[in-house]
Amino acid sequence: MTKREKAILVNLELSQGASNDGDISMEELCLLTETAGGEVVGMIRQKSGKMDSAYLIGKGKAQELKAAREEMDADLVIFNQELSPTQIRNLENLVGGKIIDRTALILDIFAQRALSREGRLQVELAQLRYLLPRLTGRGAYLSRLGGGIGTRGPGETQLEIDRRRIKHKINILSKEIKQLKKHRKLHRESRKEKGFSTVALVGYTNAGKSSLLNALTGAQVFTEDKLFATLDPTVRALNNTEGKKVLLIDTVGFIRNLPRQLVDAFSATLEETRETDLLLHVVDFSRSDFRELIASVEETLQKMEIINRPRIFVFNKIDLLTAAELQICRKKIEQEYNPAIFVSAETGKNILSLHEMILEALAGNLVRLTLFIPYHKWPSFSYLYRQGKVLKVRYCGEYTVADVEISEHYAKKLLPFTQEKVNKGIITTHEQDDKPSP
Ligand SMILES: Nc1nc2c(ncn2[C@@H]2O[C@H](COP(=O)(O)OP(=O)(O)OP(=O)(O)O)[C@@H](O)[C@H]2O)c(=O)[nH]1
Ligand SMILES: [Mg+2]
Repeated sequence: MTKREKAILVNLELSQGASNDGDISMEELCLLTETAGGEVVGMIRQKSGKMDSAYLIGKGKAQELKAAREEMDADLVIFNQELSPTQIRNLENLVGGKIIDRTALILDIFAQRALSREGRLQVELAQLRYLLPRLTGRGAYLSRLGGGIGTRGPGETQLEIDRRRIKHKINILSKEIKQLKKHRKLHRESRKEKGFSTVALVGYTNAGKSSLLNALTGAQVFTEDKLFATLDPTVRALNNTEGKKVLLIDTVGFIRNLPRQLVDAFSATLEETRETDLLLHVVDFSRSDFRELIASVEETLQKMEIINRPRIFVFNKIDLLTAAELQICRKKIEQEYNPAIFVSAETGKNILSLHEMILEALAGNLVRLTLFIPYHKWPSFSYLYRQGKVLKVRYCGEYTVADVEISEHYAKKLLPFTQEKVNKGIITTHEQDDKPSP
């Protein structure tokens, strides 16, 4: 067995955010390090008003880091922030050992875990894109990519050759991935033709997406209490669907500040998600920072232009909460994240209800309704934009009047906001074609 590399983690805390922001993100960096096979032997944090251009952290702190590294006999230092090539070089000179940043760490995990040809291609592309601006003529990476380059820095000419080679490889990989995209597209089209509906599980890494896939389909997909257990999309059929053909797709998990090289590289697999009929946004409800994680997943989805897909927020791991805890926050969350369901993939709690909810959401005959919603309540109906189509909005006295197209499932719930007000003659039309302010 190879020896676990000893790592010291470093975080520069610049933000004025909540006081435990730093703790949470260091905890995550710790988990990432362990997932990559490392052992955390120390942590250094610096609160500072600014970034140091030479060392990221101040020079004094960097010297402290050098002492800690020597004392702990650490093999590498991992920075929570992205480092510039100059900062890496300066830190290597001052501190010694291997210096990497969070992005390189995540890329390393992906490289270890990618199993399929497609996954490997995507990771390699991401790694090369990360490496290209960081080629400095020295460093360990080169020996693998440049083919037998020595440990000491090659001259400028060699560096140019390396750059050209890498650019050439990036080109080839991009073309191969383009081909894969085409292939996946054909595959998706054929599924559609055969009448399959598709549902994608998306969410933060370790939220329990694969566990839910297993709970819903009886599959045995690999799950693990580590980050990025899943890299390749896995597709399983949902059973007991009253004759409907429904496929569930498990996807790679997201993480805060997902390296953009990975977002780009994984666009081929994530493209699956863009055209699904329904998204299950899976949330680890046992985490105190679940709201921020939801926001960061939604932000990534937006970056990948996966918006406007109907979605259900699936709050998982409720077995880790007491019934009282759940009761307290449930109502509020249902208002904030609509529609929401609270489940446990581990104990099976509410999995049947989720199954039903999926089928209802897919029972997609769209119904056209005119809704009369009290003005102050309108912001909590913003889900209409996600779950259906809002065709027209007007303001009539104390009501927001919206023409919407939505699935039967939601239409049933919205009935109280349709006829009744009209019958009472409350509405006098006074049109204004505008979107509501949130
Ligand atoms: N207590 C509890 N643990 C759960 C539940 N669902 C999943 N887990 C655990 O959470 C960990 C992560 O589960 P996965 O299903 O691998 O999560 P994932 O979202 O697929 O993770 P990645 O593929 O890494 O993004 C595993 O250790 C699971 O056993 C749950 O309902 N309750
Ligand atoms: Mg998984």
